[in-house]
Amino acid sequence: MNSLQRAYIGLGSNLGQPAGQLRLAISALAALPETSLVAVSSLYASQPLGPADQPDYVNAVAALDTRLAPLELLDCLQQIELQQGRQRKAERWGPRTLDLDILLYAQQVIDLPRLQVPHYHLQARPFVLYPLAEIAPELQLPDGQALTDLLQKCPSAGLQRLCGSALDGNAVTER
Ligand code: PH2
Ligand code: MG
Ligand code: MG
Repeated sequence: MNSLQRAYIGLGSNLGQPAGQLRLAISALAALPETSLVAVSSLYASQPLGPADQPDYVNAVAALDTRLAPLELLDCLQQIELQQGRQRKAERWGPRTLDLDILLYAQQVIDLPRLQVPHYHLQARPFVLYPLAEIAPELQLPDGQALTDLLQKCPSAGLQRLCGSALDGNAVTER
């Protein structure tokens, strides 16, 4: 049996009631085999990075302890995306009902065609770094960089913390 590993998952949505999509996805993560949900950040709203002609995003980060290997975990996440109506379109960074990204998997560096970990734009994305810091303030990346140092170089401009955590049933007003 694989050993237990801590993984951090980035959640994002900007279609079909985003906050509701994220809550549904959190329940699906909690139900994954050989996996337990350890922590979930607040929900954060932000303007889209990439094409501007799409709705604002809601993002969050979850921590999992899992025995699934990285590619098994990726398969599970893609299945959840599909269950929640994700359509793969040609447009890069286009709108989506649900995006689940493996941000970090223990201290592993993975460079496969299907999966790159740490997630490639992690360091420059406030909607990833700030929720991550909320649940793992002491985190270090595999290259030794401290999350606190990355935060200092990444202004939170435009990132809006919505009240209530992603686990909270009704505290967040749907945008
Ligand atoms: N995801 C993208 C593209 N742009 N912008 C925000 N604010 N949040 C996202 O999660 C996001 C994005 C592609 O993964
Ligand atoms: Mg993404
Ligand atoms: Mg993705």
